[in-house]
Amino acid sequence: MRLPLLVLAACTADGPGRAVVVPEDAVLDVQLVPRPVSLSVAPGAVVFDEGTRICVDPALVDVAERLAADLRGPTGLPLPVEEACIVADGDIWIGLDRSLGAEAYRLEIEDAVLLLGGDRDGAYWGTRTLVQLLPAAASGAAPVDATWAVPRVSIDDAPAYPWRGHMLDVARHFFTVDDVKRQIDAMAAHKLNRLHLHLTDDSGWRIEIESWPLLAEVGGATEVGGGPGGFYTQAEYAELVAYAADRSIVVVPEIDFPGHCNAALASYAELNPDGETAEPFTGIGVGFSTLWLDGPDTHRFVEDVWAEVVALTPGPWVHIGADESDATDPDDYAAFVPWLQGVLEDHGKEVIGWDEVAEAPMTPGFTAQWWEDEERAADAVAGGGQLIASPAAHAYLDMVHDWDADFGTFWAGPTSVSDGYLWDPVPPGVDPAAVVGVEAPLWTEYIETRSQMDLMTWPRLAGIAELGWSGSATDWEDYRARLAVDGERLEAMGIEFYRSPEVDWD
Ligand code: TNX
Repeated sequence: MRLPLLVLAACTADGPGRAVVVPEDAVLDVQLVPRPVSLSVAPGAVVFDEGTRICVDPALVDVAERLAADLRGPTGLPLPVEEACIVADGDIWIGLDRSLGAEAYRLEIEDAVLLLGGDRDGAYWGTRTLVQLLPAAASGAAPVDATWAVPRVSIDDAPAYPWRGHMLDVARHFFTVDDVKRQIDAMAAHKLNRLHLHLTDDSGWRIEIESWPLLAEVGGATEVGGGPGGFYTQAEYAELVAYAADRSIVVVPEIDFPGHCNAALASYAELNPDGETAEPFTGIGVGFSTLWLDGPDTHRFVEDVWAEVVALTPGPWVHIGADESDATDPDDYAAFVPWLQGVLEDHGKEVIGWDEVAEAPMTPGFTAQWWEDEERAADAVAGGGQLIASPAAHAYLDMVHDWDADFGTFWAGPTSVSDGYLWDPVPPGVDPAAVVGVEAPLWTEYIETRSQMDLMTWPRLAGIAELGWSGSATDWEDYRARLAVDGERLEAMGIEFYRSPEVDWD
């Protein structure tokens, strides 16, 4: 074992003996998603029981408490969290080793579990691996009678990309705080670390803005298909941000301007050149709405909205949308987008926009989200930008899985599980160093229910998570075998994933 001396000393100290119910020569199955950088498995196991404690570096108490809270439900074990206790056989130790680096961790399991994080996030990701090393029921909440054994492993792990994201469109159809939390839990299990919320679009405005209250009251009351819509109060939104942060996930808010803004135009007459509120929109067309950029109130409106959203955003990033602004005069677009970049940078934020922003004279330091056009992606990088890779044919979770699907869209699909996994995040001609990572958006024109959300998201999002963690996906056969076991964990989480015929699920 390669362990710091302090930890070695701790784990050899005397402690209460524990009954081992897994034979010393049994080699337990290990099927992790995402795949760790290095993994070795030895015979034997550590079995968690009534005596198991989580001993933790005082700086990581919240990580230990999170792990304990996650495992107490399924295991029924008390799993007390104790600061800096002497680790005995069968215990878990969670500590820090800054030399491992950002988001990295090391897990050494012999007679006890020793987890070291390079930072808080690394320690948290290590706990997610630990949960995956347990029987699949440990990933759920329901109490199960099982032997809670973790195999003796040695794992060194760190992500290839710092950005491993998922986008949820809550504007086309509204999803509740609980729906989003459920999505966050399943993301965290796969070490995804960015949740981009598409909060506004033609069909709905989903976040309360105190200085412009009709945005939520009126703009929030519509959705695609004519349903009731909905919005998050600022308190609810803050709750989501905190819930995600506890799970090492940063929420990235998107307010989509200057196109995709009919819900705002339908809320306030003064945002329209004819002085009348726009008709509410409950369809699925795009590219018809634009901010009135010559209007006397428009820029103040945009500044007010963003001031409130920024105040709700502890993370460094904000997303300005800026896609498909077909109804905006190109000169106005070219002036507005860099102006907004400046406003947000004055608030101390880093700006992300869809790949169309490459057509505007952005200031270096922005990030373009490559979804449609490789040339625009390359232009963004040439203009001093970075890239998040979300090419629609691979990363769009609203694409049908196959031609037999009865919901979803298909303009860039169908997208099978392997299509979603086997692709290169670096577009042609782009310096790989400019790519910060990957993100899979779930657009929801055709997605209304939790069950539909699950079936479109999973298991494809697991493939994006692995691609982002590993940096390249080369071994499909190896992945599909691990994914079959991940299916058991998704099932334990109560997620209705799509049973793709590409994977042997049983
Ligand atoms: C394109 S991706 C859009 C969205 C749609 C999506 C449907 C992007 C920046 N714009 O407005 O919801 O396609 O797949």
